[in-house]
Amino acid sequence: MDGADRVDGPNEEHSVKVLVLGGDGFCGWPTALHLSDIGHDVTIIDNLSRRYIDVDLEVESLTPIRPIGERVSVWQELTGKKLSFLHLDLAQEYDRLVTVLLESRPDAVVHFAEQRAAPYSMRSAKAKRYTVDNNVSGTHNLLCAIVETGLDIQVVHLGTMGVYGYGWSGSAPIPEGYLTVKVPTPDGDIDREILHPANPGSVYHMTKTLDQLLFAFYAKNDGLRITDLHQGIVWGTQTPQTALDERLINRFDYDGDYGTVLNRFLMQAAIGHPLTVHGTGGQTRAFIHIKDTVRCIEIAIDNPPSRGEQVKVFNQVTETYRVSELAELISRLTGVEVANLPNPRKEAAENDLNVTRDQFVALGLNPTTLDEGLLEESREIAKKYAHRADYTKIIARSVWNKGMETAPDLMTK
Ligand code: NAD
Ligand code: USQ
Repeated sequence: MDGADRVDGPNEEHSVKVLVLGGDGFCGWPTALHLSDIGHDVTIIDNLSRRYIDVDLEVESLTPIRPIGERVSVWQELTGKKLSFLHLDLAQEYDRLVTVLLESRPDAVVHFAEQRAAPYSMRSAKAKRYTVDNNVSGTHNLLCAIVETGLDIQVVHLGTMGVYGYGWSGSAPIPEGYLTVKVPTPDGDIDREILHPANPGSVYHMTKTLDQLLFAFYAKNDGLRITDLHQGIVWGTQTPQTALDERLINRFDYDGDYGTVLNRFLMQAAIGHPLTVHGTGGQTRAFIHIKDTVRCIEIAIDNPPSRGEQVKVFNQVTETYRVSELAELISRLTGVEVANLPNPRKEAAENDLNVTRDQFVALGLNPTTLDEGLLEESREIAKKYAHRADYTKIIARSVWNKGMETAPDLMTK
């Protein structure tokens, strides 16, 4: 392991040794702090590609995120808890990954380390190819490395609700990963449980459906213990740990590629920008607050599948809303107008979404719902850092097909 790349904290004995891949990102950073806070021995692995993509896109997190070395040392300074960082590219540095696993012998690996924006994955041939190469190679490298080391390491992966697609099954409930189907045979129908058919809506979402097949194979062939979390759109910014000090603040993406719908609306409301609804806003999507994301990961680590068991799939969502409902709610609370813009994406204008989400609740998740207090908390953060916003980055400009229209800038600054 390259010592120069590593920021080490004081040694303490912890119950579970966890590597958080992608631990510098929006979901990974608060998860790493949460797991450290509850006593796990956490090492963050990240190649900082998300920060470099911001440089390429000439945009920054609305909140001022500090360099990873500073983030880690501030956490240790404030809490006395061990947190380490290792700069490693999961998709490119296979041999180093094997060495890291052999040296650190983790109990669990939480895998967030993928290019996660659907619009970014559709913006150019280069971005499509990068997204597939990065995400599929990264996931495969991890699985292959675990087999090569012979270690029994639990994998918890962040997948997406988008693997199921939107509107495919009408209002029928989306199960947690597996669907029971009837297969016709000459002797009559037989029941079979299959992975829910994949129906991705972007190159990014497609990589998550490919991840699923990799997981199914390595669980079957090598007995790897894998949990795949089909997460909805994460909203909010802070968790109790990231709120401890401004130098620990979480990232807040608001731009047309990386900003997700609810956080974008909250930021737009904070600066008086019309709320950018794509089309009619009839798209129904699943949501989860960042505070619940970190808790779900803790629960997933505590409830691993056993060796030889099929991949465990949880739907990691707490609520579903239509985009227009969210826009109307925020408009009502703030007085900011709603703008119905041409949709840059190829997606159903309207869909129903009925998601089964029983497992996390049964295992102790107490869902955070979209109440006005939390909306206000996020809006306050957006207001505080509104001076950092670049208004020319707000409209979504990555289109799904050549020739699709996008809106002009609605406000300038
Ligand atoms: P993010 O882009 O903020 O974080 C991802 C992190 O992974 C970044 O820090 C990046 O530098 C790192 N990374 C990417 N490729 C890497 C590689 N090859 N090697 C090492 N590090 C690499 O994204 P996020 O919002 O935190 O999402 C994390 C995971 O959760 C993603 O897999 C995403 O698909 C999934 N997810 C996110 C949301 C959401 O709303 N944000 C919803 C559902 C699922
Ligand atoms: N949308 C708007 N206005 C906006 C932004 C988005 O109407 O300003 C619409 C989009 O057209 C889409 C919906 O809102 O219909 C959701 O878009 P999004 O950007 O909030 O979310 P999405 O592209 O689906 O991706 C995000 C994360 C991704 C994760 C996914 C979970 O970036 O990593 O996998 O949410 S899910 O949507 O459940 O698949």
